Amino acid sequence: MGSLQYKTVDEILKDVGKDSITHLRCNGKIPLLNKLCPMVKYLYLANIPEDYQLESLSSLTQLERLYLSKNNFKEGLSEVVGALTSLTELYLNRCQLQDLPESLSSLTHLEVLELSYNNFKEGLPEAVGALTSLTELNLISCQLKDLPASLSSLTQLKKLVLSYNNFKEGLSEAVGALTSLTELNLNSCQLQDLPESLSKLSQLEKLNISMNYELTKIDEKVMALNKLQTLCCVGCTKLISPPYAVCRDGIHTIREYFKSLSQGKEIEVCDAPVAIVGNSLAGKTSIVKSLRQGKRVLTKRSESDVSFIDEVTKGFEVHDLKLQESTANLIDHGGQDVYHIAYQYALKENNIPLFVVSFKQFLAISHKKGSRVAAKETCWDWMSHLYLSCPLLGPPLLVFTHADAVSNQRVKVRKNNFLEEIARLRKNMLAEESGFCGEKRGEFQKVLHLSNTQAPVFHPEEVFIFSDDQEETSNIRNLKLALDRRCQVFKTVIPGAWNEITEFVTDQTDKSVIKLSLIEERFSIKESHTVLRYMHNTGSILWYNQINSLQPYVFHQIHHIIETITLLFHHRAEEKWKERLDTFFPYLYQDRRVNKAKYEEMVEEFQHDGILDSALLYYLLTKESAKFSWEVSVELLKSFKVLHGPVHKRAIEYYLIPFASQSSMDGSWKTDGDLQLRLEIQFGGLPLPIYAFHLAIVKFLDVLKEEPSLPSTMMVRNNGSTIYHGESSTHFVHFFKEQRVTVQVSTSTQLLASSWKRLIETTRHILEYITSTWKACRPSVKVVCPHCLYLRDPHPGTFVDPDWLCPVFSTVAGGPMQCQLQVYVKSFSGFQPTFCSKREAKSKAGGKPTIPSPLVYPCYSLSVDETQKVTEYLSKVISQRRAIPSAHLRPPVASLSIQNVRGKRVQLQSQLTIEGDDSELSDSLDYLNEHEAKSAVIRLSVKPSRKAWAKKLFDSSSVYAMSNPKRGRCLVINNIHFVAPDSSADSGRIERTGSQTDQENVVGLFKNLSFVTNIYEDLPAKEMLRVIREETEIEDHKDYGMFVLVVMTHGNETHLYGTDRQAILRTSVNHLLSPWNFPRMAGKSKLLIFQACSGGGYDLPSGDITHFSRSPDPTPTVALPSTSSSQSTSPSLADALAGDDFFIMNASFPGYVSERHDAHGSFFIRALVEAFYKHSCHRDVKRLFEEQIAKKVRTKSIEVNNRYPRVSRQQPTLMCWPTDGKKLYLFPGYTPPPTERQ
Ligand SMILES: Nc1nc2c(ncn2[C@@H]2O[C@H](COP(=O)(O)OP(=O)(O)OP(=O)(O)O)[C@@H](O)[C@H]2O)c(=O)[nH]1
Ligand SMILES: [Mg+2]
Repeated sequence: MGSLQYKTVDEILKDVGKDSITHLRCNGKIPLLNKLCPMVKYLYLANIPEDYQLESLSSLTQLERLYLSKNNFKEGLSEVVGALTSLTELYLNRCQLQDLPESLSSLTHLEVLELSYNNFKEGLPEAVGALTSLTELNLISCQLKDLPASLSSLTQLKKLVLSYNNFKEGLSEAVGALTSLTELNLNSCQLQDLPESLSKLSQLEKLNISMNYELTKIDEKVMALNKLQTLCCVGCTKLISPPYAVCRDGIHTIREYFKSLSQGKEIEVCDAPVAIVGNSLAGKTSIVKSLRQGKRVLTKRSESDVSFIDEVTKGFEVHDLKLQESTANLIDHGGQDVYHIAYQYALKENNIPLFVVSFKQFLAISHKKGSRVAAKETCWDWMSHLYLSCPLLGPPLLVFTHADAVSNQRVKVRKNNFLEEIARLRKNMLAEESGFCGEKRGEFQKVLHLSNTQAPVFHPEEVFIFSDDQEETSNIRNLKLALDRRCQVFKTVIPGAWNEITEFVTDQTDKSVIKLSLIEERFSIKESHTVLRYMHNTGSILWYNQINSLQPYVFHQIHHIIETITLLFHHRAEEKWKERLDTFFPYLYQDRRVNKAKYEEMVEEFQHDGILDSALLYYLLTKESAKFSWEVSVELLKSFKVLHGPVHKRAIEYYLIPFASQSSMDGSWKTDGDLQLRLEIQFGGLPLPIYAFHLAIVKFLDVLKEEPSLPSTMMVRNNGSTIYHGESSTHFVHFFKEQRVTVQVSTSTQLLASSWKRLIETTRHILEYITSTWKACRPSVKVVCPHCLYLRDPHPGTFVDPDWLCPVFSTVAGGPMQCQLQVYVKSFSGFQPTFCSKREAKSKAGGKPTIPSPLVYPCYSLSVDETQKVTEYLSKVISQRRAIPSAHLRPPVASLSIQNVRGKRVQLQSQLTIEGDDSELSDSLDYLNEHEAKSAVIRLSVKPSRKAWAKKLFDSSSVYAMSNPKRGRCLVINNIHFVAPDSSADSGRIERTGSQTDQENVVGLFKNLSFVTNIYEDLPAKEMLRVIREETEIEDHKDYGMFVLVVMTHGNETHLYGTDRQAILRTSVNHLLSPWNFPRMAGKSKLLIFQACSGGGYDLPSGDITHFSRSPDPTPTVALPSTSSSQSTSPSLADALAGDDFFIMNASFPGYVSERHDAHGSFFIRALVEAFYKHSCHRDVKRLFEEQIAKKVRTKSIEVNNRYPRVSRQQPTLMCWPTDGKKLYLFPGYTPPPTERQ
């Protein structure tokens, strides 16, 4: 009606006349239709009011198209619709319909019926079957479970849309009767099969079966429908006939596939790989043997006699197991560490995981380390290996062996115990994961089975228990049945030429490797590739068609591959090398004559540095694994990142293999170079196996080798490697136990930009490699602030997963994420001054940034001028560096050292200085809290006793009387530098680093608490006793309320050490301060604070106290000096006892060490000083100790020990003998009024 506006129906009628209205759209209120438009042909009614009676439609006899979509007909659609016999199109989508009126069947002219998004869960109304003129029927998401047989009468139907219904039980064959169909949409219908009758739809042009995840097969007859032009199978990942890979490529590829099939004989096979994993000696091979022989068979093994030729599994072995309906290919993995590397050749994307757990091993580990660890070590770690590589694997089967090691009654208990622990491990992993996957991290692939919390890790029906009982056969039968059930899913149809191809391949038994070209010459490429892929999946050959360098080879005898790899990783290497030496014969390699001496030299270099002379590799490969040509073997090992090379040095070719080297990376890489750019990658989630880190080292070397400027030198170690290129060097170090990797470039200012590039690119490559090989691993990246590193700050700032690095997680090489990375990096290029996250931003809030951005953020290029500016800035920083206290400037090697003067520990200490590297710079970050990290010296002020009750106490007899304004004297003895244990061998001294900080803190505290402090540093033993004795002789004590002695030195349970390594008895100190020797303090409180080890024991949770030693002091004890006042007795001393009024605090429990941080001092003194500052105003010393000091040290030391297990846990002690139960309050900051007691 154009834009004309009418207010009433009459106005319309007056203007246009009632017979001229043929199209009408009404929204909401509906006018009297019979009056308004009796001749209407197209009627659209939206939002029909509830009280509206559709009966008024009955007079619209001309109506051809009726739109009633999105109205609510929950109560049923009016029968009146059936009377509209002229209707050709009826739209009833989203009408909440549950049924249709019977009268609908009278719509014999109806051609289009739209019923989508209604709820026909009781079945499609029969009325539809009567609409024989229908050409289009839409039934999207109608909760349909089947189609009525009556549907077959819709012989005119051309388009049928059935998407989003649930035809799990099968789609009715009635579809086949719809012979006019040209388009059928079965998207997301949970179909497991397609109806056979589909092949009768001779007019079909378009078929959509996408997103039917359970669909396994498309009948060839369907593909024979010659009008069919489009077939969409997206998401039908379980298709095996034809394989999904073929279906994805579209109808033409599918037809090709069937064509090649039709040329031979169609073969349907049901073969499935079963991955059998578990610890060595768990009983895997015994299970395989038992299954194959149908009775319990045990292998012959010897745990003690290594020369015994036993049935250990090397790498992996593949065996057939014929089941009722299928064949299983049992891949029996070797459990020993050295063979794990071979798994990369064995793991298949889709296999059936079977875990073997020995009760004997589970119990043994449980006794030592608890059942959680036992479940982890016997099973969880294996699940981790398997699911990390193949996250989409289904649920695993579980077989317990060695049930004979447990009493019959306990088997069930043990089993449940194990299953509970596994469930807990999964829960923990998921909890960690959910915390880990921050929003920014993007979508990580999930381990399908383990993340499905609805399903148990092991299905109860798939858990089996085996013992050595040879009569037991039902277990074997049941396990076979379970395997058969699982294997049947793995049905595959393979080309008819299968027989010929397999025969050809297996005929080449004399060769271990066949050239692919040879097969391709004889057979069609498509066919032969299908067969080879099938053979690879079932384990009869190995053909890695995804790896370019290996694609031309088909490896026939798998065990030769394993031999080749394990040649280099034999677990009894020493013996093996000796054996080789005995049988060695000189040989010639590329004009080089290798004699015995040269051979030995090469072996040593290999064992020590992982550098393998190609002459030695050649010898090993040709002598001991002559099955492949030398070139093929090298290619194989290189493709699987087992070796890197060749590297040329003085015209000699070398290969690098980190696995074999014995020495480990020391920490030199950290201090290497002027500038250091460092990234840390942490792998969360399931733990990566150690060989993953080794392979990553080789990848690291490979990546850097690709750089145009060829590296000059390389170094490879078991836990890392380094490449030196001119003025810079790149390091890769892994910390397997902590599941983390550090990549660092040490460089000069001139090379800053290119070094950033190298660091980012290298990290990206390593991440891409690891995340594509171990698809379920969860990396996160931390960037250590280069500016802080330059300042040699032991606690450098870090950025965790900076936005600009996140895209590194992309596993798609060249994908969009990768481009994004460069955009991000560019946005940080240039030279604007910026903040260092740690320094400037915090200390100068609001101040101007001054640090050149390339020193904090990556940049890929810098002009000469900009480089100059960075250099100038850095030279300025040098002076700043000097201004930082020495503790901060120490090269960031040892962050912790342990007090103890005995030779053994001193040695340990020096080791720690090197090993401290392990603990890493960033370790220290967490070691102290933020406040502590800023400053080693505690800068607090005492809280004064202001509370009325506290003030009142000052005068009370229930507390020790306190002097005013000075509370007393405090004597501090701090021994830092000691004579080395063997001065002839080492002229140096053993430092108690960090003790200077303790001294500053303790002196500051007691000054603030109104004590007169007296400090002595570095006293020999005799001097220590002398100064204490002299202290007791000071007259002033008579005026003071208490005395404090602080001794900070090395010690043990009974002794304290002087810097001359002579010891004094702890009891001698007590004796000097006893009421008789220190009469001016008799009856007054004496607080003794000892920051020294109370022994050599380590308080570690494992209870490993093998170093625990109470051995007597190796050095002579210095005798107590005679005291002038020792004989003096006064009447008040008549009832006195030696320990009266003593409060003795020790840093650690008798027998144990106490810990100290190089820069921040000891746990104990820090806790003590803080507690006194904050709480001595309202707590007496005993309570203060219990509630604050002891608690704090305990918590802190447990926390640190959890991170760095070599740092002992620590438990300070307080012993006190207060007379009459008096309490010791210090009343800080309180000056009583003059009238009060003074
Ligand atoms: N008592 C008892 N011994 C068993 C049982 N299962 C296996 N064994 C023995 O345990 C040892 C190890 O068995 P294997 O089957 O070779 O172990 P594996 O898991 O294949 O070990 P690797 O090949 O090293 O990975 C052999 O001495 C077997 O005889 C069992 O249920 N009870
Ligand atoms: Mg075995």
